[in-house]
Amino acid sequence: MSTVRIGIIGIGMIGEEHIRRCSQVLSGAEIVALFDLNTDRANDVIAKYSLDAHVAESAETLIHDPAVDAVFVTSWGGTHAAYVLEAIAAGKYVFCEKPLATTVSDCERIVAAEVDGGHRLVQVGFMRPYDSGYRDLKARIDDGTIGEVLMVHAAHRNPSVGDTYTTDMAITDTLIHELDVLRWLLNDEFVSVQVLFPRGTSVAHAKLKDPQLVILHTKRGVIADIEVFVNCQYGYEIRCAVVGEKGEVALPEFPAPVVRHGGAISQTVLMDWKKRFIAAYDTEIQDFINGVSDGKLRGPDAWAGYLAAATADACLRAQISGEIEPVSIISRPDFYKH
Ligand code: NAD
Ligand code: ISE
Repeated sequence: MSTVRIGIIGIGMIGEEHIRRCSQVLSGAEIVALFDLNTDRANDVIAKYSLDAHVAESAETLIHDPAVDAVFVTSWGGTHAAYVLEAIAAGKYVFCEKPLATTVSDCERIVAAEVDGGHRLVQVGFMRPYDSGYRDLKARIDDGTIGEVLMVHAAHRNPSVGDTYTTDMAITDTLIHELDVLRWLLNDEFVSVQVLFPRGTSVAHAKLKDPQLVILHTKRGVIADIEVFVNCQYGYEIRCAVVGEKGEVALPEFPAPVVRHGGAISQTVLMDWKKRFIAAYDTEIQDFINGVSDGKLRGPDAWAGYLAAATADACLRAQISGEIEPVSIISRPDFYKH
């Protein structure tokens, strides 16, 4: 395939980011069709990036348009499953932002539909395995530098969230990245989870318990503690330290100049997620474009989306019960044993 023609559904923050990178940074793709419930927004983005594209009548029209080779689903999480299933039914490659779906049963439906079709079509927007920091960590774990892994200490902090963000979203929208990347990093599976609620910040609104501390146990006995704090006020920070028998490997700080001025040493912290993994998003989307082009996707698959959702589901149960909850997983179809 020469140029991959992309149709994109959901032109919010990340939809626009992916349009910018496809049209200005990456190669081999062009955006040809857009759909958003907010048509003005889609038209504005076409104008802003001078796209040679049209606004589709509906998401379904866009998916079935013969001039669209691949679909991006970047609308709200609850809308993903229907669009991904429609794309699979149309035999189209589909890049779906995380989460693959907001329920485990929808993820199972997607997995079943892809397996029935017999050809891999779905890539999930877990970009952290493309990040050089995480890749370095994995290399040090896999080459035995720190010996057998025993523990992980991680944190996912956002400066603030809007008033539609609720306690469950700390898991399904935010922690979901750690649920995917830690499984990949450790090459291990989660077997049980617990969620603890420390003293809550006074900044969070009434429907959000913030921060939360999630404790994950893996099959090999590793324990990972992950802080999710989405109103930390001071910035956007992702931390991950893996402790082994012989040492520790940790993600580097996001590079920023160290400023000495006025009797102080200071360093700026990012205030949102867009720049923190900007290079990883570029590599992720280029990999998807290349995969569509040669008919072989390589990035996180629907099974990874399912595993993250199943672990998130156990976390949601643990939020309510306060107990250690098991993670239950269906048996992996041979289709995903690659
Ligand atoms: P957003 O609210 O900025 O944008 C969502 C857009 O989807 C809006 O323009 C809305 O009008 C549109 N929309 C909603 N329902 C729709 C429907 N049924 N059909 C078509 N359009 C619809 O949200 P966002 O921050 O861009 O997040 C979108 C998705 O991307 C979410 O699933 C989110 O979890 C994910 N995301 C991933 C990352 C990442 O780091 N990988 C970062 C941000 C967002
Ligand atoms: C957002 O949707 C993302 O995916 C970001 O990567 C994450 O850090 C943030 O918490 C989410 O809301």
